Amino acid sequence: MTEPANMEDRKKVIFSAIQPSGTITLGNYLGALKNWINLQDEFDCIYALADLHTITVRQDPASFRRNTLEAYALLLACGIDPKKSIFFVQSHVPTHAQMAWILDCYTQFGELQRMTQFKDKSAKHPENVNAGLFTYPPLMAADILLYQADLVPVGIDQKQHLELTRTIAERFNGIYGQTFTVPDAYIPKQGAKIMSLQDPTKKMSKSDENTNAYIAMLDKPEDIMRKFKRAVTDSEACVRYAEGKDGVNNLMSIYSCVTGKTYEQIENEFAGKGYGEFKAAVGEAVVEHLRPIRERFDDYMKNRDYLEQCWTEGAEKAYSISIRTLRKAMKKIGFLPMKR
Ligand code: ATP
Ligand code: LTN
Repeated sequence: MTEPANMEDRKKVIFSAIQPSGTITLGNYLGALKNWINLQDEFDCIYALADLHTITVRQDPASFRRNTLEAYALLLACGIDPKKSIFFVQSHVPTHAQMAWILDCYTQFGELQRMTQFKDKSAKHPENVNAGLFTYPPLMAADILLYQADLVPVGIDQKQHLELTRTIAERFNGIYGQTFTVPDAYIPKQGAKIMSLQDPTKKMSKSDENTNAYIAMLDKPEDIMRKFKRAVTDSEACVRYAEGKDGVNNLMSIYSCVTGKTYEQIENEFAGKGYGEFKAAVGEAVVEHLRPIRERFDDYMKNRDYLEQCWTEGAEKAYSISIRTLRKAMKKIGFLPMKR
């Protein structure tokens, strides 16, 4: 590829991915996906469903296939535009697994042992502490470095993995000369961490056993309203953002993300009103925000041919970019090249 005459003219490259490991939650959406959509005009965006990462936890084949299909349709429905961005399924692009093996060999055992997600997930699934769970971060580094990404929009829980990606890239560049762009994390100010509705000291997680703890993007309006009504708050009965008011802070943060109102505006709106009214307002705002997404999702799910065409084209585009970086890295390491 010829480089633009003026490198300043090159749009920054964004890469991010999400695992199709279950129902996508409001936390995923506000912490990550909403940001992805907004970045599409300003940057060259590449997005993936990280299904290779998903099998680090045992999956039922039929559910896994359905979750991946639904996640693809849902992300399109949220506003990922395949005309503007590249949107593919990680397992469709073989360079990811190849690059992951290479990066495994440039990652230290001790570095992987320190990863919080590894410690959490191995505690949660003690019967299946597999090697993939351990080498999850170099696969994630491969995802990012293959596209020479400048910025990686993720929720704050992924910051440690991003730092390790930077370390791996710098180490490789240090040995072989400039090969990979060293990426920066791009963490949203608001919505970076949406908390559980049942225990607002824990993050909202799609793998929570208590389904009242999270809002799934495809939850029915009545379920969304019920979950917000049951959300844990405190006994002060005053809608204000303050330390120690984790439940209320979380609801304010959600309300602010979906309405665009500031905390001050929200405090004024609910001055002298009880939590009942506040929770109902948050529920309604979320229902209204999700309604058009849900409708578009239903349409995409009726059009399997279109979905297949999108992910096939996405994978072809992703392959043609990533193979260049893979070849470059392999050449530097000293692998014997093939004639092509
Ligand atoms: P699991 O429950 O299986 O750990 P998860 O809900 O944490 O999954 P991931 O697939 O690990 O979801 O994360 C996808 C993206 O969503 C990441 O960028 C992550 O930072 C972001 N994210 C996940 N949960 C939240 C949350 N509660 N608030 C904000 N962002 C989140
Ligand atoms: N580990 C990420 C998902 C993920 C990812 C990536 C995010 C896989 N590969 C590359 C950003 C860039 C998570 O969200 N749990």
